[in-house]
Amino acid sequence: MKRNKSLRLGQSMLISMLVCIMLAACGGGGTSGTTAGSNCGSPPKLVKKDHYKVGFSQNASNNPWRLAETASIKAEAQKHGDTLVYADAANSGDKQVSDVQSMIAQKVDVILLAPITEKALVPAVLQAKAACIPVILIDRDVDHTLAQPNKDYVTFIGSDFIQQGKRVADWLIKATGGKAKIIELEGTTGASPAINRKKGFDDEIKTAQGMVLLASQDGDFNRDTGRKVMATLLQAHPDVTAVYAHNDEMAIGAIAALKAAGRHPGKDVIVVSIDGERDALNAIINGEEGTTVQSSPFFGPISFQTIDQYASGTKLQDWIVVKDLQFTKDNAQQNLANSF
Ligand code: GYE
Repeated sequence: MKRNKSLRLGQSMLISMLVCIMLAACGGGGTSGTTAGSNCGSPPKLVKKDHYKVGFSQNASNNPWRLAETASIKAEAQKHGDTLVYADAANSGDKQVSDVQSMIAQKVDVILLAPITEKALVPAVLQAKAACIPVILIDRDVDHTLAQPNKDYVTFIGSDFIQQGKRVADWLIKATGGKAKIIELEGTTGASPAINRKKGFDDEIKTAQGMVLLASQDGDFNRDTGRKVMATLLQAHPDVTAVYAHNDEMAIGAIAALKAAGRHPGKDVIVVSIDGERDALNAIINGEEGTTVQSSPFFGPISFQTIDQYASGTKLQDWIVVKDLQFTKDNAQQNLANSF
């Protein structure tokens, strides 16, 4: 698995290098028509226009969160009269790299990129820069040792994932009186929300002696994978009393696995997660889930506002932090209408 990943990373880096050479040879992409890596700025500047051709590279479309994000971006592009070049990478880092390359070839003005993992899309970010096309990262970040905000890309717009994990842990410590045996279902390995939601939660539960982490495993941010991983871990750890899932989809999968094994989520096992999907709010309302910390998927308005600010020459923060709510039985019902 590890070797496969580094092989794939190696392959995408090779493709990147080839595309860079091609771009340099044919005079570069982007609006300025300059050669690769030349004087279009670091990050590349965006020339102010009434309407832009905006690329949006989505990493997957297999859950309500992704669909809500895409709908939000599409609606806002339409509102601005911008042309949207949309691509769905269907959960593949390699496909997402070639999606971005295709946007470069189509000479979009700016790219909104939701990178599947912290490392896989770095070559694509650097290629866009070389082609004088600014990239704005949305919802997931890249590895800052490989590419930097306000240099290789414009900014990262997204939630504070460490804080999300910490908030879930604080709620769980309170709800259990600081005593729980926990199974953690992680998001896609290498994705920035998976890395940081784990860090925020794991560090925080260490502050309460009775919080024991029994097992922590990748469930790929996916409902059915979450269900299967939970079913397996449940056999090894029948003493589990709490489940922390890095997103609602896996929490819903875990609830199904618990019920299938004759357990009673909400009673003998407390389930907590992140996102704020409709299914999770309903699970909170019917007592099967404890809390979900919101991770807003509504990136349309903030993304297009950021494009306008950047084109106007406003100096942007390295990270534009999206603020999140938290849902419990006290407010799940009244937030149902705004969920996704
Ligand atoms: O929580 C999850 C999705 O990157 C913040 O990715 C996003 C996460 C979100 O697949 O459900």
